[in-house]
Amino acid sequence: MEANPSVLATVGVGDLVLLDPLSEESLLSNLRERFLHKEIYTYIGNVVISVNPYRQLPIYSAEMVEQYCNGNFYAMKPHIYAIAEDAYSSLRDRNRDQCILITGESGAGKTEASKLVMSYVAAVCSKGADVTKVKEQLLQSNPVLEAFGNAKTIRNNNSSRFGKYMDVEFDFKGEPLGGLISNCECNSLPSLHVLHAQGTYAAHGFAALQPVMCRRLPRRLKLQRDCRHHGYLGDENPRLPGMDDATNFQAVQDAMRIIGFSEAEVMQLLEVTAVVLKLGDLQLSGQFQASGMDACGIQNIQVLRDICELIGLQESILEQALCSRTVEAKQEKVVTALSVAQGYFGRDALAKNIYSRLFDWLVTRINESIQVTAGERRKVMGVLDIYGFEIFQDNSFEQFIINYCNEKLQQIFILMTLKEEQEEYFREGIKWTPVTFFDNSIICDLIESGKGGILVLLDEECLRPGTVSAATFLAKLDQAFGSHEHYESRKSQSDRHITDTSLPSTCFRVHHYAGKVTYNATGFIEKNTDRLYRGLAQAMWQAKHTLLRSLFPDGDPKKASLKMPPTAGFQFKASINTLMKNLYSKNPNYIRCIKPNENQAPGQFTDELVRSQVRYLGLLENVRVRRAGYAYRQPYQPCLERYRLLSTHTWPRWTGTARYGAWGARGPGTWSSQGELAYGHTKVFIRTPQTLFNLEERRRRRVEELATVIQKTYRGWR
Ligand code: AD9
Ligand code: MG
Repeated sequence: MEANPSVLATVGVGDLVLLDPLSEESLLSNLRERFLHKEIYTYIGNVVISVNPYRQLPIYSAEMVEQYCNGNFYAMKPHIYAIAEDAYSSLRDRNRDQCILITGESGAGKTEASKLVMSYVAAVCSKGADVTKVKEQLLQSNPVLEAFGNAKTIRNNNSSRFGKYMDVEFDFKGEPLGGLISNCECNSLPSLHVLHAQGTYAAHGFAALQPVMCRRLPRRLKLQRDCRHHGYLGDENPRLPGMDDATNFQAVQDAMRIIGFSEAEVMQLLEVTAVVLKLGDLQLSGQFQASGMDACGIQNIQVLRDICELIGLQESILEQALCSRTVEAKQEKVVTALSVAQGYFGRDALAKNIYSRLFDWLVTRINESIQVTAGERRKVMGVLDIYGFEIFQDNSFEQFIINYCNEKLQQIFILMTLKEEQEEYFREGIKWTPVTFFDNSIICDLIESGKGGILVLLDEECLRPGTVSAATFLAKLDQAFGSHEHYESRKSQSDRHITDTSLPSTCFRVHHYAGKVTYNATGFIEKNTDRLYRGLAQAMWQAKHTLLRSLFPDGDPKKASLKMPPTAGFQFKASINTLMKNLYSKNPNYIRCIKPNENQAPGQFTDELVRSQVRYLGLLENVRVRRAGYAYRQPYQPCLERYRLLSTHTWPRWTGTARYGAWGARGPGTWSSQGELAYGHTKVFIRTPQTLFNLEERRRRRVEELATVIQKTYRGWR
């Protein structure tokens, strides 16, 4: 996809490569002007910027799909369909695997964008019966995953609490065969998942299932008919405004049927969900012991009984696992009672673990249905919808992991944008001059380097015998990175004679490509090793409920190894690196989503909010890289069509080749400066936007001139 003259004719400029002068201010006001005119899409070359309109715009109709599918790209406004069409057609016609990377902060419109891309591709490919079934299954995976993986948060009513990467596979004709979904989330990071620590963010699945399950299946699921007071749902209403529980529940059930879930599977899923709900209702209390300590005991035995009946487990096993801990030392088992606080901690960890593992099971189960097994060479389009960069007042391990992921995505973005530029010049036979740019590998190394990056040091600290704490971890970081230019802490500041009271002594700061983020070291160790008490996993494994039991293979004492399970950071690093390898093998297409205001309101554009996103999406850098080589390029034919009226060589008639015609159409004097133009095999390349502006200006004057001539001739006839 290329910048095209039609984008010059829209509100502001449709391609920021053509912005003149280029600055953060001009970029921002261009986006604002377009947004206020309901132009939510803008390009930077082949990158689409999308500003969330927070209202339904009439730009996604079947006619629009038709226009972008069949129309002349060069005559159309920037649109997400254009990038979808470009990716799909180059997959189909040029046999190049594609990936679509969608980034932006929470509520910026990533998930909506991914659905628009998927629905566009589904609409333009073949309509045969086999294909329709595959398409349906692929599309229906969304409502199921959303029901269990999305939640209402302060930032977004329908926030995805998981990162999703979906590979859609096509045959040689470009018809979909199936797909594969990866949940880009660290399994042992359930705090990122739907069950927020305080239970504030419960998934819609919870919210929608609860009343319907209570109404329809109260006895079967051991639920009360009145389910208003489930602890994990909190006081806040986690449902979407206007969402009808029964309709939503039905839609999810229909989607599951289309994907191929059996009735028994759906029922088991509901049972496990009910168990999670009921765990939140378990009340613990201190029971006085001879030792003088308050040991944890279960107050409402009926809830325990219900849970155990649902999963086919002896009550005493669960009770013991919830209230005590067994440690094996020198072939002797020592049972210690837990405190009430520890008991609640274990109960919540169990609920989060069940839910998180259940979600992973859902992904695996959907994959079983949509995955392609045949061995023919396939073409793949990957769509990545992942959480964006986060800078909060208080940033913890979760933000650290999310920002690390975004740092990697930025790295791949820079490398691939440059790589793609380089490859295009090579394909077109044009000499490439290397571009200088900010390379963020220094920050990626600081975080992930195997030779002592922050994650490795954290793991070392987590596994070290003896007393470890946030302070010892911080001291370790200070020792390793005290003089690193992207690391800061109180200690490193004082070594550099800097006084900065805004950095608390328990925190460290990383200078990310997108800005400085202060992380509170407290909690890093616990979250990195956030594990379920082994006794709880073993209790779940003893349940007769086949689905629940299958979620806890680590509870099998025969398989229990003495080796520590991998840490959260370690697992995330491994999965992010697998993802990067996958993306790197494909041709990238970028959608950068921007959230225009904090109120989820239409028509509001908050400058400061957008400015910060423009910064951390690196948009100026992106324009700069794009402009550093040849800012603008176009295939010969449309170029000839547009400019042939500028030269007597091609006007009024031209019968030669497009390439030769485009070369001749430039007219005398306009493009003559040294190195300003390059002629590739199929495209003409223009180095600076100014040359294009001049050309456009000459074209505008020429059109006026021709119009006057026509008018005069017409009057003469009269
Ligand atoms: V999160 O990281 O999952 O919390 P997303 O995925 O970036 O976030 P989402 O796509 O869920 O945001 O968009 C948030 C809301 O904005 C949607 O529920 C829609 O109400 C609204 N939205 C987003 N994109 C569009 C659009 N193209 N047209 C209309 C939109 N509304
Ligand atoms: Mg989302």
